[in-house]
Amino acid sequence: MNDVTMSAQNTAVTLASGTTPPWLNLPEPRSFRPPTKHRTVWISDIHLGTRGCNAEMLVEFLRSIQCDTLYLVGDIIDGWQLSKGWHWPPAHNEVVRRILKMAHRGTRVVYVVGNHDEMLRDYAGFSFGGVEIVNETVHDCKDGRKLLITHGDAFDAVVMYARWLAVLGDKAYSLLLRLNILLAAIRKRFDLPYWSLSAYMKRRVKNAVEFVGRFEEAVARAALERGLDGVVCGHIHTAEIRKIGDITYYNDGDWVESCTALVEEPDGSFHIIDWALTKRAAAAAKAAA
Ligand SMILES: [Mn+2]
Repeated sequence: MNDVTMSAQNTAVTLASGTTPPWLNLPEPRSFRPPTKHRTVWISDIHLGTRGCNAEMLVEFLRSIQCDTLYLVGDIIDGWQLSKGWHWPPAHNEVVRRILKMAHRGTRVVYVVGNHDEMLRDYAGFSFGGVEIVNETVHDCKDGRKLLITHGDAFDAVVMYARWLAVLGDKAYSLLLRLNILLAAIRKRFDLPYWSLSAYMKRRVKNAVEFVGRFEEAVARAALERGLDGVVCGHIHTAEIRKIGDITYYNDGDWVESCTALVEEPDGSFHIIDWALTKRAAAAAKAAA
């Protein structure tokens, strides 16, 4: 719709004052739908700069929504690709442009840094083009609950040593978290990329379900220790809403494998949007009509 409006405004300049610009009478483009309003939207693991990124799908999704707050939950731009050769088609620019446009129009945009975009960690606390950069943050829900917002890579080590931790207990758990941060810092110091333990585990562990389960429990535990009600993360490319004890675990999925987002509606309810599924359902409804 924006393109129509913009070209129409240019036309209007040439019209004599007092006449109704003809474009005012134009019907809406057939594809136009008013944007769906959400209170909050979470997306992560877009991996801009890689061939796997489904940027066109994401642009469509962003065009279809309106929200008060948009959280970008890490691995938005894939900095690791820089050393291997940059893949940046126009659709990737369009994703960035859409997000900046949303920020410009009043959406609060918060960028939580992940492991593939860790070069942004040094800018945590700063704001660029209306986009706030943070390492992690807390979201206030409509219903009063507080959610930890974190990418999730810090919990890779916990997943790997889950069996030992069950034996060793709480102190080992927090020690391990600190060790993982130290290890990442050392690897960075020597210009080694962050070692994706989660990707390694996904390849190695035959039972991927077991891996995902362990990751979810580790993240939920961090929320519990901080006295929060839940956690939203990404990182493992598996969208999910699940109750773990008193904690609600949310994962917003990704835009490489699944094309999913997590949303909080104006009434305070949460759900996962599967964009490919939404598109298929809309196409089927159109065919049936
Ligand atoms: Mn990640």
